[in-house]
Amino acid sequence: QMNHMQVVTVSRIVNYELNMLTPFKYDILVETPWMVPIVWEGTFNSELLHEHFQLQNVTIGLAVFAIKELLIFLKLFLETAEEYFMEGYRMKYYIFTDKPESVPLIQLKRGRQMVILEIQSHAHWQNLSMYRMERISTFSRLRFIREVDYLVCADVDIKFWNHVSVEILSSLFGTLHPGFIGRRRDSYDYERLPQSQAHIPVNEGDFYYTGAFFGGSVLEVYKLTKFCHQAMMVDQAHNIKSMWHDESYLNKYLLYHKPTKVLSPEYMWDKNLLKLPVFAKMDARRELVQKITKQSLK
Ligand code: 2GW
Ligand code: MN
Repeated sequence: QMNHMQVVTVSRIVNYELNMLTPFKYDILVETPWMVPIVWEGTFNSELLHEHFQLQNVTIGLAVFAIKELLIFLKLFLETAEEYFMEGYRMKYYIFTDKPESVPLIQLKRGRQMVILEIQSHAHWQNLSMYRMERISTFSRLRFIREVDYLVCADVDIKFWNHVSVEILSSLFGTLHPGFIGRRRDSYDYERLPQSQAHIPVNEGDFYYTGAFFGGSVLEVYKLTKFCHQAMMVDQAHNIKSMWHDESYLNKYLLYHKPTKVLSPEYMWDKNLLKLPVFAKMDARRELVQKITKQSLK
């Protein structure tokens, strides 16, 4: 289990340019107050990172839920992940679905596998996205821990635009939600009801993280998802609904268990929200979701 960056000897052919005096961007925060990197394009050297992670021979899992109507997003998700996600690494897709027979059969590149995990689409969940925490924690403990080093969890209604690779890997990482960049913590959409397990007081908070992309070592993802699931269960028993479902609990966890890497909003770009000239890697396809939902309601 690799929870730390280990010291790895890299070959001398990696002769990269070190642009310490002319940083790529000036107007971005590149380190959290607890001194872990905030990953933006241009702040890392891919060649050097590849050498490091290839020598460690890592295997990465990508867990995604495609239940009910949202199954329609799976094809584009998988196709773009094949093109851009962890290219050249051993990888396993873990697809949780209620319709295994409808999972699109796409050609996977070498070293990449697809595992289809059938689950029921329980109606009692306030929001199906919350069900992910329970399933991911259970499967992390029973299966993922033996099969992959890192586990990445993603929404299905996204597409990859650009390479997303080992620069994201760390014990625990979260992604900055594009809608809250540059805003004060008291304006974040944290859960404000004091009775909720997801509650964060107005004078606390670092960042607002998206529920659409997070991950880390399997052990850390297990701890996070287990916490979120248990907290949800407590709230559900008291009939408390959180502001943003699983995302509220994720934010609670990441505030008190600091991630070891933070991904910039380039990793979950949303062109409706974010107009900064950033290098978009992934796209939260809200517009498309709304369109499709409207169509299916007709
Ligand atoms: C069912 C009812 C209401 C909302 C979602 C679903 C649903 C979610 C579903 O019918 N089928 C399904 O597979 N999902 C999975 O949950 C799927 O992987 C989807 O991408 C994920 C999150 O739901 P989504 O994409 O509709 O939520 P968003 O795009 O509004 O996302 C943010 O807020 C969510 C909580 O409300 C989550 O935290 C999510 O991670 C956030 O990006
Ligand atoms: Mn989504």
